[in-house]
Order: sequence, then C-alpha cells, then structure tokens
Amino acid sequence: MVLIKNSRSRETEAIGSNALPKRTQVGIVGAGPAGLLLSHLLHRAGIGSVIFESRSRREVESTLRAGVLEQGTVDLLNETGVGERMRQEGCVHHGIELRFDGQRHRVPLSDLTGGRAITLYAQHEVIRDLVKARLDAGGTIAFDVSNVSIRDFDSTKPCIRFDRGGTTRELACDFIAGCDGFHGTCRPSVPAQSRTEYVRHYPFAWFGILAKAPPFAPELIYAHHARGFSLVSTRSPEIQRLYFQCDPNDAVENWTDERIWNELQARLTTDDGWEMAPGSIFQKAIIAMRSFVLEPMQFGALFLAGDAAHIVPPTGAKGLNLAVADVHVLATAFAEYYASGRKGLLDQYSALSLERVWRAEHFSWWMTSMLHRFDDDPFQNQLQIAQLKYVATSRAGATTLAENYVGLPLATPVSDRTPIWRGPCAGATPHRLHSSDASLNRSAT
Ligand code: RFL
Ligand code: PHB
Repeated sequence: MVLIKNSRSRETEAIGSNALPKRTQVGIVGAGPAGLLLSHLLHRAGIGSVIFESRSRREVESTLRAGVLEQGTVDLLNETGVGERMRQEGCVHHGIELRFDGQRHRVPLSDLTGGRAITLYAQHEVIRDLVKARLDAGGTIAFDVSNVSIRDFDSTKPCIRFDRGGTTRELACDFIAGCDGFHGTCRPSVPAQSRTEYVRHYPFAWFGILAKAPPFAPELIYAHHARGFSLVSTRSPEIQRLYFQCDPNDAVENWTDERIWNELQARLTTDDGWEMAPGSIFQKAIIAMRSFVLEPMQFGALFLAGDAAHIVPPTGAKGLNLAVADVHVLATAFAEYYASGRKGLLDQYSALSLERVWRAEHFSWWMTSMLHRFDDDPFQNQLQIAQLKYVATSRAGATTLAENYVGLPLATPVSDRTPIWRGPCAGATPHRLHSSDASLNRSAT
C-alpha cells in the first residue's frame, strides 16, 4: 500500500511515519471527484477526513472520463483555490451545436443563461488538482487499500475496516461518506429493505475514442442521424474526444480506425458538405448507458454521494457535476454540525440533493431520448425531429436545454429547507450562492 501523508497535517493524529490516524471526523471511501472534493471542502471548514482508495494514485489520476464542467462546478473549484490549472488549460464554450436533417443549429448557451458557460477540462485533470491540493495541505489519502468495508454506520460508532500491508485495521469516525462510485462497496452495504433503487437501461451504448487531431469544430456537436447518435467533443488543441451510439454487445475489436472515421463522417454529414480529416486514434472503449437513483442517500452515519448514489447517461454531461453538487451540500451540512452541533442540514442532505439529482436525471434522459436511434421506430424518429426543431427554433425550447446544460446554480442550503437550486425564473425566493458561505470559504490551517 502507498500511504501518502504530509507531515504538516493537523487534521490527523499520526501514529508514526507511514501510518494512518486512529480516528477521524469523516471517513471517506473513494478518491474520485466526489471523495476528493468533499475532503478538500471539509479541510477548508476545519474538519478532518481520511480517504480510502482501492486503486493506485497513478490509476486514479489517469482514468479518462468526463470533460464538461458546469458553470457552478467551475466557480466552486475557483473559489476554493483549486482552479488555477483549469483556468489556464481549460477551454470555455459559450454554445453547442445540434445537428440533424443535414443542418447545423447553434444553441447559444451564454446568451440564453445570462452569461453562464461550460468549461472543457478533463476529469483526470480535476482529480490531479484535488489530490495535489489535499496532499499539499497535509491531507491523508490511502491509495491501494483492499477489502474496504464500512461497519456500524447505524450506530454512533461507525468505522471503516481495510487491509493494509497484510493486516486488517479499522479507522473510527464520526461519519462515513460513501464516494466509491457505482460499483463500490458502500451502497450494497445498506440493507436492501432500507433502500429504493430506480433503474432504467437503454438499448444502446457509446463507442468512445480519443484521437490526436486538431479540433473538428469550435464547439461540441450533438448529432442526430438515422444511423445513430454521435458527439464531437475536445480535450485540448491536440486531442479530440468523439463518441457514437453503438450496440451494447459490440466489441472494440470490430471497429478498425477506418471504419470508425467512416461511421462518424456518415453520421455528421451536412448538406453543405462538412468533412472531417481522420486523426490518429489512441484509445477506444464501449460505455454502457443507464439511469439509476438510490433513495434515500443517507442511512444513519453513512452519506452516499456521486455515482455511488446515482448514474445518468452521459448525453447531458451531468455525472461529475452532480457529484460536485452533492458534496457541496454535504460539506455545508458537516460544517453546520461541527460549528453548532445542529444536525438539521445533515438530516436534509438526502432530500436536498435528490431535488437536483432528479432534475439532472430528467434532463439526461430527455437528451438521450431526443438524440439516439431507438430500433426501427419511424414514429419515434418523427417525434425526435419535431423536438429538435422546437429546440432549434424556439427561444423557450433552447433556453430549457441551455439552462440545464450549463447547470442550475449551486446554492448554499440553510436549515429551513431552502431548495438547493433555482432556475432563472425562480426569483421570488432569493438563494444564497456558495460564494457567500463563510464556513466553506474559511481556510483551515
Ligand atoms: P468515481 O469517479 O467512480 O470514483 C469512485 C472512486 O472510488 C473508488 N472505489 C473504492 N475505493 C475503496 N474501496 C472500494 N471498495 C472502492 N470501490 C470503488 C474507485 O476506484 C474510484 O476512484 O465516482 P464519483 O467520485 O462519484 O464521480 C463520478 C464521475 O466520475 C462520473 O459521474 C462522470 O465521469 C460522468 N461523466 C461525465 N460527467 C460530467 O459531469 N460531465 C461529463 O462530460 C461526463 N462525461 C462521464 C462522461 C462518464 C463517462 N463514462 C465513462 C461513464 C463521459 C463518459 C464516457
Ligand atoms: C466529453 O467530452 O467526454 C463529453 C462531452 C459531452 C458529453 C459527454 C462527454 O455529453
């Protein structure tokens, strides 16, 4: 096991070099975006945490996944001091293109949302920034641990058990945050009779590639076509990210580079002769599509966040952004508890987070339904075209897409059950944005 610990830590009680503390305030399972950002926000509120991660630091920092960050995610990373590289290397986009019937239609995201935008910055870069911030601040991340299990989270003495260097050990904590993704150990640890799971499977998957090539377009392209959906995204001026709908039982080996470029060209073709110059493909993968929500997201001292609690199909680019929204609420609730002893917000964590989760679930399902080919259903196809035309030609239709896509604001919840998000039309009830939250902006030394 590689234990990375900075000697400047004041959060933990070190019991020797290369050692874990005996106890912590919040034990976190999983060093993905949810676990790392939660630990970072807690640190800024003066709250100690330890992160347990089953993979190596190298693996965690090189897993290729999301690319689109909502405005609220970008603002939170900036305001909490981990946005410097994102500001330098990320790319701000003010619109996206919808492509159907051989025509291109721009959705001007920023014009429709009072200047909000998305930023293209890869998930593994966000993770690198957060790992560095935690270690520089003396945080404890235990990579490469095995057999992690959570215990007694229905009591006042929860703990995390794990194997390290051939021995089994336990860390006592006040609370446990299950941030271990969809296939983690925390959600299945909750008794089946205490959880409700909402699931939807889709009859297609995404084939994703990374290619060395200059950008194919100035903004992301979401394309509807009789052959199936395709998406043109980007990672940098040199690396491009593309996806196309495929059979979930297909295999990467069936797709030569030439076949992939031909398929993308066929699906992205326009009446004015748009052409793409093939690049050099260096990664191929097939990605399953599903929707999933767990209710509630809290069981006693266990709080689930991010993909551990919910999954969306990637068409809306919402998964990482939802994980960020969850831990923003959770960190605020822990800050209230440790500052005042009040559990009001912790008790509301699940209900508050699920409001945003279900909004994002609907948006992701809607985008998926509007853009993908469903078997050979001509009626469904006509409905999709009608919906796409409405979004492309109606300001109301385009605004619905835009405000969901750039992300509804992250507002700081308060104990009287203020909703955690507000659309632009919800001006009747004022909301406080996270930037006004003194407890989270205070830096723990
Ligand atoms: P993660 O990222 O899965 O991290 C969980 C971590 O927990 C560890 N773990 C364990 N550790 C200890 N013990 C155990 N028993 C453990 N079991 C698991 C894992 O090793 C891992 O390090 O969950 P988290 O933090 O909730 O973050 C969620 C996001 O990763 C996910 O929602 C996004 O990647 C979804 N997503 C997108 N989201 C966006 O907001 N914008 C996008 O543009 C976007 N694009 C995408 C995406 C997901 C994609 N795929 C591959 C599903 C594009 C794709 C193709
Ligand atoms: C990505 O760049 O990986 C990406 C972009 C938009 C999506 C999903 C993924 O909807």
